Amino acid sequence: MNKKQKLAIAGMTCNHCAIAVEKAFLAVEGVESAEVNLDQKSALIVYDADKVSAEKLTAALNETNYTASLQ
Ligand SMILES: [Cu+2]
Repeated sequence: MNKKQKLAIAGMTCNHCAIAVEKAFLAVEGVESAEVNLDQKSALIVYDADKVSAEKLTAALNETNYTASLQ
């Protein structure tokens, strides 16, 4: 079942950051789409709840230069 999760993203300063964050989320198995908003410093993730959890999404991003937290 697909779920939607909004995450707060810290560490983004420009469009390249937003793209890097988007790619990091899309690389996680079970992620269907990732919509990153640089101005709002947030990301809207649609994911398959059978494959991945919101906690795993934040953990995956926290391995990069950016930080995600549940909103
Ligand atoms: Cu940047």
